[in-house]
Amino acid sequence: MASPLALLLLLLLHQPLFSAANVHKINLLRSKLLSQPTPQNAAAPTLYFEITKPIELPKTKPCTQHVLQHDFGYTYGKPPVFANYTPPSYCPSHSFSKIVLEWKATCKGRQFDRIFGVWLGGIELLRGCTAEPTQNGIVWSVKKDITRYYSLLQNNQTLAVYLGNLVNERYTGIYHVNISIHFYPAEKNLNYNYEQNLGNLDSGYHPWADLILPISRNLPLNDGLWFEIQNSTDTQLKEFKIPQNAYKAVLEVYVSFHENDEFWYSNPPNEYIAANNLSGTPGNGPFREVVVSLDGEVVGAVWPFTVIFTGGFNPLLWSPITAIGSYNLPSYDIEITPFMGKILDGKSHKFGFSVTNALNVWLVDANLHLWLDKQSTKTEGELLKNSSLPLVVSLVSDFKGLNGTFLTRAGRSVSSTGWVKSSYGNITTDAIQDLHYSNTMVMKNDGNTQIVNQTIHSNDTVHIRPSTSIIHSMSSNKKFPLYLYIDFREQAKETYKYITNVELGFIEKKSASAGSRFSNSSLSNLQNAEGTIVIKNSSVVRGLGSTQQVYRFDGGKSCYFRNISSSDGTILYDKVRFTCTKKPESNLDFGLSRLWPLGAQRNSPGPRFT
Ligand SMILES: *[C@@H]1O[C@H](CO)[C@@H](O)[C@H](O)[C@H]1NC(C)=O
Ligand SMILES: *[C@@H]1O[C@H](CO)[C@@H](O)[C@H](O)[C@H]1NC(C)=O
Ligand SMILES: *[C@@H]1O[C@H](CO)[C@@H](O)[C@H](O)[C@H]1NC(C)=O
Ligand SMILES: *[C@@H]1O[C@H](CO)[C@@H](O)[C@H](O)[C@H]1NC(C)=O
Ligand SMILES: *[C@@H]1O[C@H](CO)[C@@H](O)[C@H](O)[C@H]1NC(C)=O
Ligand SMILES: *[C@@H]1O[C@H](CO)[C@@H](O)[C@H](O)[C@H]1NC(C)=O
Ligand SMILES: *[C@@H]1O[C@H](CO)[C@@H](O)[C@H](O)[C@H]1NC(C)=O
Ligand SMILES: *[C@@H]1O[C@H](CO)[C@@H](O)[C@H](O)[C@H]1NC(C)=O
Ligand SMILES: *[C@@H]1O[C@H](CO)[C@@H](O)[C@H](O)[C@H]1NC(C)=O
Ligand SMILES: *[C@@H]1O[C@H](CO)[C@@H](O)[C@H](O)[C@H]1NC(C)=O
Ligand SMILES: *[C@@H]1O[C@H](CO)[C@@H](O)[C@H](O)[C@H]1NC(C)=O
Ligand SMILES: CC(=O)N[C@H]1CO[C@H](CO)[C@@H](O)[C@@H]1O
Repeated sequence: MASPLALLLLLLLHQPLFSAANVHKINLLRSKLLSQPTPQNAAAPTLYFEITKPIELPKTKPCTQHVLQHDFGYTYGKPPVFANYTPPSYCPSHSFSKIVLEWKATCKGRQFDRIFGVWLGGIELLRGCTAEPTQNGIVWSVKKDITRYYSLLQNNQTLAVYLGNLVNERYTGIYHVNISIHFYPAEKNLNYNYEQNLGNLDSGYHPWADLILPISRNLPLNDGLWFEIQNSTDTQLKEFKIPQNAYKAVLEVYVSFHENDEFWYSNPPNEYIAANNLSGTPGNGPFREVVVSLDGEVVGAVWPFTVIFTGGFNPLLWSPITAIGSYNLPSYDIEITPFMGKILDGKSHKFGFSVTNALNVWLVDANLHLWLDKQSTKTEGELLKNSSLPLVVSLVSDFKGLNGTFLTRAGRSVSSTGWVKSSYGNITTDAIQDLHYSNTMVMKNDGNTQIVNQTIHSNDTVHIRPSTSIIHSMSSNKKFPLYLYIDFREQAKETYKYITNVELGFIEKKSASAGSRFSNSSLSNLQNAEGTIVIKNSSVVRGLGSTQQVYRFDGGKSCYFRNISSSDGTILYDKVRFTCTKKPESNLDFGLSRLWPLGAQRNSPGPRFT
């Protein structure tokens, strides 16, 4: 994701590109890898896409609200684009079981990949990376389940969209964007009986929050509503105040990384950079974590998924199948309920965000989802226990000249316990995060070969312990494997060959249980991509890219499998299956996973829109 500064550098730099090849050297080729002008034909734009499970929808006709149409030309350093949102009062139904945001965009010409954000009332709904266009044009769309923002959508709001683009004679691509929201009424004849299925406790734990507070920048004049974190000592703070009848809180964090930290997982240690005079190569080693604090104390951490943007390594790897999470970046939930006792005093408090080892720039903001007790004006609570074991990072570094091996490991555990007394009773909540990281980086061939093998594990567990009924437990175990092989060879005089191979995975197992009832789901989304670039006399003469992806979701009662491959822009095979091959991993009709405030798995009507 190039900033204008990086762009300038790219244009101005005539450095010997290839003294030592690695991920960061290939990034310097980025502008050369953009689509080259070719005779255009009138063909329809090519469809680019991200492989993901289709959203499960009720069989009802949605009411569709078109909320924005805009052409993002020279928007860099300008304010976001604003639009008024009003709830769909014209819709015959006034309560919905699913709400879906649709982003659709086209672009034609030559342009970098750009980051964008969509906010409603300061609440971030979507963060994505644009697809890189071609001379004949491309089109891509994102559908995101935004049912968890139900309460926000019930009122008039201001929509803000920021997509910092830069258009000139060379970079001609303008992003033409439409944003719509589809409201799906609930199916009438289905009989949902959550209370019976789940016990009275759950009636308060509906999947959407009653109120969502923005933990983002107020009305920025020249950028998105995200905070910009520029270095490892930079902490961005946001003051907030919550209603005194809240009984549950979840902080949803959005994160993306750019410029010097776009490929943070491949940054070598500073000692290697210093010893080899590689000034200009982004360093601080390959470990990063986003730390979230409340009034200065650590309450959670995000070890983000390694999203590769559409210009990453070799853009041909990501056309037409884009990298996992790139069109629709994941957000991360941190359970704040144990800390309710600290923030129910009616006073202002502060969330803080920082990024360990950060280089310029990380874009971070959050949404605070709050559940309110309608039966009372004041709840009470107390933090009983909290511990945040300090981050442990170890580095084993062994190098001679530009050859070397670096092993980086890190671990963190954050846990907290607190109770909240509301009309639902006195409920104790435990929130536990266990995080583990390992990265092996090998530099060979005098730095012309870089191999990175990284795995991030994050386990989040929440126990809800009412004094008078059974314990509910929810856990999410995530694993993010990443393997990179970047190799640079001189083939002949002035002719160089770059090999870029990437293996990327997003694996998550979720489970929820209450007594003997349980519901499990598993997702394994794996991508392999191989690419080659041949450069002659400083220009790209040949580029190849192929990608294989296997997406496997098993939600017990619903499954989705897709096995797809592309090579040089052509789909070689694409197999889709919706049937489950195993026995259901759930003995519940609707799945306890609705207890995760994720808005998924639910098709019952929500409260009335007024
Ligand atoms: C956006 O919507 C307008 C009006 O419906 C349509 O003409 C245009 O083609 C759409 N653009 C995209 C990118 O879908
Ligand atoms: C919401 O916006 C609409 C259209 O601008 C307006 O008619 C309505 O009065 C507004 N509602 C509220 C509650 O402000
Ligand atoms: C880190 O970033 C902050 C915010 O931009 C800045 O004020 C500070 O000087 C920077 N610190 C260093 C060491 O660069
Ligand atoms: C790095 O630069 C210093 C000072 O210019 C020089 O003495 C040293 O030999 C250089 N080291 C390498 C590995 O090039
Ligand atoms: C709620 O439960 C906790 C843990 O059992 C207890 O320490 C606390 O005193 C209770 N609070 C009230 C108001 O009863
Ligand atoms: C996460 O949970 C799984 C399954 O319980 C376990 O195998 C793994 O070691 C845990 N990882 C961490 C970092 O705690
Ligand atoms: C680095 O490793 C390559 C083989 O990968 C070897 O040819 C070269 O001599 C090594 N360089 C140094 C400084 O040891
Ligand atoms: C990456 O490292 C893990 C162990 O941490 C190993 O199991 C795996 O095989 C390695 N991957 C590759 C492609 O070498
Ligand atoms: C569901 O997940 C939990 C936690 O990962 C595990 O202990 C349990 O065995 C799983 N149940 C089934 C039927 O897979
Ligand atoms: C290399 O490119 C430059 C600028 O495009 C051109 O002037 C020169 O003739 C080229 N050299 C060769 C050997 O092709
Ligand atoms: C995906 O399809 C390819 C081509 O038919 C096949 O070789 C491969 O085994 C399949 N992978 C899976 C996981 O089914
Ligand atoms: C938010 C909060 O109360 N944090 C506490 C966590 O525990 C440490 C001691 O282990 C306290 O110093 C913090 O104030």
